[in-house]
Amino acid sequence: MFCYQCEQTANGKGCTKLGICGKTPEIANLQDLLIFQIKGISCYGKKLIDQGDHIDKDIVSFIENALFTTLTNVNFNAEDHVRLLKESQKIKERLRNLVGKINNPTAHATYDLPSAKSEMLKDSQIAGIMYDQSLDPDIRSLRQTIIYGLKGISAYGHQARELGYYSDQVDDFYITALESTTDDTLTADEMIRMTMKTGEIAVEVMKILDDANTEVYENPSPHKVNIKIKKGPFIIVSGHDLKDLEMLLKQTEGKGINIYTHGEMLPAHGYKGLKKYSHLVGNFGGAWQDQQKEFDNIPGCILMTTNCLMRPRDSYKDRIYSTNVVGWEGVKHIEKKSNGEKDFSEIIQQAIKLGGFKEDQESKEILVGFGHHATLGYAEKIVAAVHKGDVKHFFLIGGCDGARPGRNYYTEFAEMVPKDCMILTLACGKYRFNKLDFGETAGLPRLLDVGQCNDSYSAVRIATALSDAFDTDINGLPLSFIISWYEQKAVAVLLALLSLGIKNIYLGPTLPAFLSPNVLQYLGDTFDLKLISSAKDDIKTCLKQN
Ligand code: SF4
Ligand code: SF3
Repeated sequence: MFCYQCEQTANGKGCTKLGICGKTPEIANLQDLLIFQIKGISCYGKKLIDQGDHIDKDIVSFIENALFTTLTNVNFNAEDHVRLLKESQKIKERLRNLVGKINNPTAHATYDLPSAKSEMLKDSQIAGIMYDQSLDPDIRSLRQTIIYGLKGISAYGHQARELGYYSDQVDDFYITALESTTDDTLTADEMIRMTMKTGEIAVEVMKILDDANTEVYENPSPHKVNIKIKKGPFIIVSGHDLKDLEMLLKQTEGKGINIYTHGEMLPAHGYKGLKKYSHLVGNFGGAWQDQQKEFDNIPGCILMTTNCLMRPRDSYKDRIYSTNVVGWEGVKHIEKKSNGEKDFSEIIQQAIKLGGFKEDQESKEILVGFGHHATLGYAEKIVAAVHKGDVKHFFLIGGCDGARPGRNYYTEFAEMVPKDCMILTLACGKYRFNKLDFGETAGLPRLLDVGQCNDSYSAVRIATALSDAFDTDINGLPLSFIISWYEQKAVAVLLALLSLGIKNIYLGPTLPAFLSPNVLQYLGDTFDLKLISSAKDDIKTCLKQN
């Protein structure tokens, strides 16, 4: 195996024996082959797009789910991968028959999958990232950056599609971008353009998801969320998928079960369509990397909806459930029915049987719900505060959280932000500081929680509106982006910000291993993309921009 798609990759270079995330060589190799297969499908699909046709949505959805399945901490179940691989071959043959000869008949397109898993594993070598040793390292780097950006896009695309929203532009791009990574005639410049296009599409998919979430559940508004436990049976819902949370809330109504959000589900409390359920009682625990400790022996159940699943300990393996593309061997999976609904009765019954927490803890609350609509409701107040000098600078401190050392930087940074500055935050990196009291400035909370990682779109909407008010562009605002990354959704978000021309982003805790020195140089020269240093020095540099 060789995998270097996430921030915790072994020795900052690549996992080659076993993933730090728990991914086995078997899963890693099946994932390589699955990506290889959807590249092959895309070689045929590209011909249809070039002819002005769209690809059938069942194929798009398959590609989206295949990409999402291979995102870090999503699926560790070999059976799921074999099923997807078999399906990929059927789709490939369907398109092959439909389009006939293609211009770019690479091995991705011509390869035929064997039926036995052992044969697939033997073949998977040709799909490995490092298989072609003669490949130019910059081309390899750009191809992988595009693939990882697509994985992030697929997570958001999947979530939006679950709510009935999609964009033909995004759907076509899966195909054109995947095909581009098989085309040996493309130059590094052309692949850089494709990388930037990946960022544009990431903006588009986040917009679609924002439309989906805010139209179905209404715009988030400020809401205090209890972060302590309450007496009674409970289910904890983790991940990003609001639709799953809603279905579970409906099915548990009046049954005496408390529902807690976990990890990236925390922002759900801001949405009117979800906070109206009184049994959505709070948020449980911290960021994803604390789950093994926090779920240990709890007297309730857990539902993992999108990603960031870690090896379940035996103490809770029988009470954690997966749904959507998430999977772990031996963990119970809840499938979607043909009418789009899910039957959560098993997890509900088990939660009741387990009995839940015995006592209420003393309540403590944090504030969420500052999406673009709510924050821009304060725009006049914010602009006036900046003009008066009461607010000097904005820091967007957000992105993924993770287990490796070096992430205390983000806590230190938030704590050191001067009192006359505001902090916007999003994604699970916020757990590094969202329980601290930052007080208020200019009559507003100093810490505004914008939402999930896809709500980077909201942050951009806020920044754009402020730049209009100040008659400048986003780079001219007293605003700094302090981004932490871990998995591939953060790659999509970073590319989105770069495609919008946002400069001077501070990225950490380390740089992606898949960026070659030349690609890094390009990003540094073009966008002033920086690796974080110390919180104190970085704050000083940011404030000098004003
Ligand atoms: Fe390693 Fe990350 Fe790949 Fe897992 S996802 S195998 S930790 S690089
Ligand atoms: Fe976090 Fe996984 Fe990336 Fe959605 S939930 S930001 S790490």
